[in-house]
Amino acid sequence: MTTGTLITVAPTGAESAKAEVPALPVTLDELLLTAKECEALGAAVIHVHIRDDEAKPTLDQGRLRETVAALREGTDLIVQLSSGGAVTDPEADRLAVLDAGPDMASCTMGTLNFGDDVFLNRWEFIVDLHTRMQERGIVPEYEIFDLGHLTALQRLLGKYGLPAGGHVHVDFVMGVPGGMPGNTATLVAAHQALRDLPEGTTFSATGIGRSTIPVMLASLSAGGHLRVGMEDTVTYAKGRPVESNMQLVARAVGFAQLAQRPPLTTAEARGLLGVPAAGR
Ligand code: KMH
Ligand code: ZN
Repeated sequence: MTTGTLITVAPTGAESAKAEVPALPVTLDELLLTAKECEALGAAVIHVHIRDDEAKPTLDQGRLRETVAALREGTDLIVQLSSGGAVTDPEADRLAVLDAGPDMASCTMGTLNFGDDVFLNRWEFIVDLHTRMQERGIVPEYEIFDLGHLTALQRLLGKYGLPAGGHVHVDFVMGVPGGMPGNTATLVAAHQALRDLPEGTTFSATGIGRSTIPVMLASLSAGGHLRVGMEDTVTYAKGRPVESNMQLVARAVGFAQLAQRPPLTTAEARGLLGVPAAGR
């Protein structure tokens, strides 16, 4: 069955430096303004990484709580905190992200080379994240950087049961140097591998850098959803830096409308993902 399109915005990430990408939202005010504008355009989920006063990535608990509260107060977006953080973040700090009480959190399904770094996600750590989210009613988005991560997810669900909300949603993060490439053939392979996951499992996809458009088109045509934002893409077209997250969300909304799968509202997105209604 074809549905509307879930649009997630990932506005900041942990990798780009503010000095090199001045349009990156790094303060709470910048993040909130971006969130409101992206919601008005059609985004329903915000995937959040925060920065400190020097615009460096941080998992500071006070700032995380303040961010969740401000996004809840100012928008109806589903607030998804990154438990991935930066490649340098310790596991304890990444687990403590859940203490900030988001609607959703990311859960990366395996270790991979991440450019010149290693993004470490040990099995025991994944199990901890999954089971703590179950206990607290936080809905996971399983981040899939490589096809084997889907096999790990099948094992996780088989051993520890369905996530909070009962619905399984994955995000294919494609084109990271060290992960799966961002192209149609790989998206089709990943989509086909979902047959081994619970019926009704949904997927979003995002392509890093120049794979953003091929991945977006492939995902829409395969019935998938979209994640866009400056975490993943800082060049809009050859020689044109991204001016804002709104520019990327507007392009995604345009593609979704062309595909006759218009953006889901935040309420529809909550229904799809099994996230309780706002103001619970
Ligand atoms: N920043 C990357 C190392 C996530 O948010 O869960 C990990 C990442 C995934 O962005
Ligand atoms: Zn992230």
